[in-house]
Amino acid sequence: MKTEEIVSRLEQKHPGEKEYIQAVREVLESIEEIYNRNPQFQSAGIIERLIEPDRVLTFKVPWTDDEGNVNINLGYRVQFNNALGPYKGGLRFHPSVNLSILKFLGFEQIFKNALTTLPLGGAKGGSDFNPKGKSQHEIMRFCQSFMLELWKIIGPETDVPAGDIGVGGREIGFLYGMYKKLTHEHTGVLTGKGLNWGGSLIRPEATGYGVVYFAKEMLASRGETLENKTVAVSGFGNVAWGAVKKATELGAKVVTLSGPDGYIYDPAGVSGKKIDYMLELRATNEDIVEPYAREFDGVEFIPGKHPWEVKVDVALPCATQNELNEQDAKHLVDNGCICVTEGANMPCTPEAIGVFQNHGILFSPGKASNAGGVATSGLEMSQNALKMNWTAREVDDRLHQIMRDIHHACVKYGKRPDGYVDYVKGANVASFLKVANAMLDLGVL
Ligand code: NDP
Ligand code: 2IT
Repeated sequence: MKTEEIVSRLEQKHPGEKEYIQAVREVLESIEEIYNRNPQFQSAGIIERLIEPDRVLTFKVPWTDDEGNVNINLGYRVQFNNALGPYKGGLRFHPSVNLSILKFLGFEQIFKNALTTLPLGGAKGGSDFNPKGKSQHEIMRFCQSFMLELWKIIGPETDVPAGDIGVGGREIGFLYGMYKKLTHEHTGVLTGKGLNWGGSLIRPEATGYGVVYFAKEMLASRGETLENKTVAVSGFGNVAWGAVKKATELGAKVVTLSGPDGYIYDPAGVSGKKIDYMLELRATNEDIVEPYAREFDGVEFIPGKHPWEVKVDVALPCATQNELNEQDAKHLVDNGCICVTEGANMPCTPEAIGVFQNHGILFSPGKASNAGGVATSGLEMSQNALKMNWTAREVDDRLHQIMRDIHHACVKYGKRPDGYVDYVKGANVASFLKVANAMLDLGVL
């Protein structure tokens, strides 16, 4: 297998799908060596079968706004690979959504889900619908129309969607309600459900908590802790919120949050009621972080910029893909940052990752460090199957252990002879071996 040849064939076949190609290239570069040492992978065509989704459903989502106008959006579900278990992965509602982004996310999800050690395949879906400024009723009508198509290909043993950017507890409620009406069934077909109708404690916090548990393990490998560390967080959504909560609890000071409008610098730290305020800010659906600076004293709003220019010890990018580039990485390194733990999916560009690794800085890819979200979705599925609810403590303990195990797997497969841990390689090799061996067992499908 030669990464460049496969990637260039893929580029010809899917021109313009740059995020998808970026994600495939990163995985192939990491596994090339181990793949070529195992001829059984080559003879079973594992790579060729893994880099194309099993199927992609595209559909039209018509809905009526509050003024009575008919609107049309595109809906998608990319079912990538189900060697390890039912397809599993979130739904993203954001105007930037297209097939390339969902294929990159679905592809990454295969490996992330394998790392959780739970029986989960990989998928992703969503729509170019923009929730910004929409009323509650408009969001409900959109979700209902979306589910009117999606329900045909999902099920608790087939494909279990969840949230992602623009899809939180409210949207999952509307989607689940429609699924229930269509099928006459209350089943664990979606995760991130409300606590009164099948949800799991800790799922809202899980991704961000997992990111911080992972950062804690990374720092511990160098004899460091989060105590008194200064932290830059980007985004102000679900993942950022959980990360801020846990980082603060562990004694760190989070000094930034960001939105598409810019970032806020809060030298006193985002803590206490300011963390609750993040939820209020998201609930407004206005998509801007700037009001935070007006709400609290001593906070600066820096329009149109990313928070990576601030001097911090730890960076947690939790907003979106390719939000931290080479220049940003250099700023962080120059300012003495020692650890970058991805909360979002693929937030650092390949060039930025190169900078971190060349400087020997701790760096982990989202597929390892943000796997706590989908892992807790897996725990929600287990609770649904058992028809039982675990306590917050039980779920949190399992989540914590899963993050420790993922860290261990990354070290096992990513440790270089000089002792530096290449978490990208570690995560890719550990998860690839699991998926590839399952595919070998199951035959050519
Ligand atoms: P939310 O919608 O709750 O928050 C997303 C955040 O990213 C918001 O602050 C949002 O601001 C910002 N954002 C979104 N798109 C852009 C953009 N194009 N440019 C700049 N900022 C942007 O989503 P989540 O917190 O759930 O997701 C954040 C990241 O974490 C994503 O990469 C997601 O794939 C990943 N993730 C999510 C998991 C989950 O369980 N929810 C699990 C694992 C990973 P705005 O809305 O104002 O644009
Ligand atoms: O990117 C992700 O892992 C998620 N959005 C969560 C997926 C899930 O099924 O919980």
